[in-house]
Amino acid sequence: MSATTAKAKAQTSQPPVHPLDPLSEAELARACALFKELKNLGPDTRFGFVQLAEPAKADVLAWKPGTPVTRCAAATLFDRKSGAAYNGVVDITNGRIVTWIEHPCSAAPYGQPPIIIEEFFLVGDVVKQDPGWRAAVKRRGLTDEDIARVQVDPFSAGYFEREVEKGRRLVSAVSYYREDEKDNGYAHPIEGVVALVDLNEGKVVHLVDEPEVVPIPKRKRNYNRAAYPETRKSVKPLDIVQAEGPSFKVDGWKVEWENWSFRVGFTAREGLVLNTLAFKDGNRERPVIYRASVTEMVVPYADPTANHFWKNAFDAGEYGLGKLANALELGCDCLGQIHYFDVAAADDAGQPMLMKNAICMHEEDYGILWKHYEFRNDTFEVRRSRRLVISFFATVGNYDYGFYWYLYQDGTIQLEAKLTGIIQTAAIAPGKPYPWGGMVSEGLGGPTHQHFFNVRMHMMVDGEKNSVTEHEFVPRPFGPDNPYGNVFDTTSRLLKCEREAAREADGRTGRYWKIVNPNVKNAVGNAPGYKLVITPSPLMLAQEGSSVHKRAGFATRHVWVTQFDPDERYASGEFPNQHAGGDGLPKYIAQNRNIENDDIVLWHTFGHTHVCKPEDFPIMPVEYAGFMLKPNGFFAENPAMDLPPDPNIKSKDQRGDGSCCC
Ligand SMILES: [Cu+2]
Repeated sequence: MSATTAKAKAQTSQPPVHPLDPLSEAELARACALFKELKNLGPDTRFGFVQLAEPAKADVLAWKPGTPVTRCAAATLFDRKSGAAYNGVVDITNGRIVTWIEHPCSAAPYGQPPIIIEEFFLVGDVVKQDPGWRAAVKRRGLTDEDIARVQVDPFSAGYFEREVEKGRRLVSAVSYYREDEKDNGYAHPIEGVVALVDLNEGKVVHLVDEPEVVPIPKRKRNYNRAAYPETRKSVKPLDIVQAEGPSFKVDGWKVEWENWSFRVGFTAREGLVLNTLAFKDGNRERPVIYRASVTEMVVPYADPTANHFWKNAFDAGEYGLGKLANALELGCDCLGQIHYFDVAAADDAGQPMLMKNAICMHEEDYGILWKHYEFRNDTFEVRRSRRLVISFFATVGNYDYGFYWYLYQDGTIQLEAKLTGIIQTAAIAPGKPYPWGGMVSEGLGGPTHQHFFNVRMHMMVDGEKNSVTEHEFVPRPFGPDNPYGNVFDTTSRLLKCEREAAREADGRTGRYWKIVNPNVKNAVGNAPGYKLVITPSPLMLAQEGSSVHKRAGFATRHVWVTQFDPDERYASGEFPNQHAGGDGLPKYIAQNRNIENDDIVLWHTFGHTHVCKPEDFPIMPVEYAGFMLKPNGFFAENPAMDLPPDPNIKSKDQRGDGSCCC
């Protein structure tokens, strides 16, 4: 353990000092105990999400260091026997229930608390005991002995208006044969068999057993070290040395780095949260974002057959990205001086646990930030760029997702999702084509699918009242004001209310958006702002009216802007699991509230449309998706002009040999 890491652990185990500090183990234990005691909850109570109930922004911004903080916890919990589900807030400091709302799971539009870890394990036992399922897999050539090694994946069931679904807490189970416990089951999918499991009753309530038997692909496709005993010899060590330590300062959950400051947060549902992100510009501490997090993601599959058409996991709302965060104890993907944050969490029963090294932070060299060689007078200046990386990884079943926030010295903010892990697979009969995706191996296909992420950013550019403008590049026709035909215009349109701010990207016109503060003037007399730079990737390709289109409405637009409402926290709504649809962003913007010069939230949907190929197997190389926020009239000049020449780069004069230097 490095000195930096040791310091981090000491700091994060201290009592909370700031209203936005994540709940400690002791606070989580007390919160769950208070819920049980004050609401008389029985032994069948299970906790889906337990996290800090954040104080109002006004209270947080007015808070002075040392002032006592009233700490509250929000929980989504349910009873495994009765099926009753609740959203509650408890005041830990004063020992009282603040809110307690029963969620009507049995009434349209339904919705269930997230699937919990305990249920992951329960499903395998339930399915393997079901006589119908056993007969179905035996028909596909498996013996009783083989069944013991079968891997059963509980997959969120979605919602398809079937009677059997209504009011039940369900998962759909698909299965994979494994030759031994370490075998990669995704290489051997059992096609045409899907068990719908009632989690509270602990039984299979519906079984699909397709008449056509597709042989289980047999070729082993493992990825562990034993599978690749011969490794290449060409890779030499690459050491990152920071002899004087990193350039960031950490105080509990607060981080300062290169004019940036923010507070690290973490919730069971979203994972990493960046709070009160600000940039120190001269003597001014200038806020940019009050709170930023990924509140939802969804992966709809485009294969209409029995094992796949219903697959569209909402990994944040149906499982919890924070709950499934990797402990990076075993070594993570970062090089250099790493600072880890441990995060406290509540398990399914409401017992506290510590997720060690859940968040990773380090600095990276990022090539050239700015440079010029003036040949007329031999002035040569170059500055290297450095970025601060704050990240975590969540493994949700077959896929692994990294969420990397980057802060740059020039004021740029970036979020990059890293998609890796194992694709969903389909068994394909020998000699048959696979029309719904790409073949990745012998008898093995990968269904085409989309990955959508939605990031929620409560904006605060230079103050609490912001506006959003939309811009496009438009060619200007020949005319008296364009005699040479070279002129093109940049349009500007203010988005005044929520419905007109549900927008799609357009690569042809380079459409972009700015989040500005109309109450402040920048160095050239305009409103200071940040530009949202996005990729015009495909939005939801499933048909309007389809189940996933209704349930993941947030994936039908790239950009959404809402007036801040503390109850509108998630792009997919409060209870996306088995929800019939219509909740989340489409519902929020139906109110059509004012977003001009107001307290606003910017939501951005980004993603990757994935046609599977052999290179995706057995483990997919990282695919990237994300966006940037770039200062646009926020600073009076390039804010990185005062960077020192990097000590690693000698100027031409210093080198004294007339050679070039980078
Ligand atoms: Cu994919």
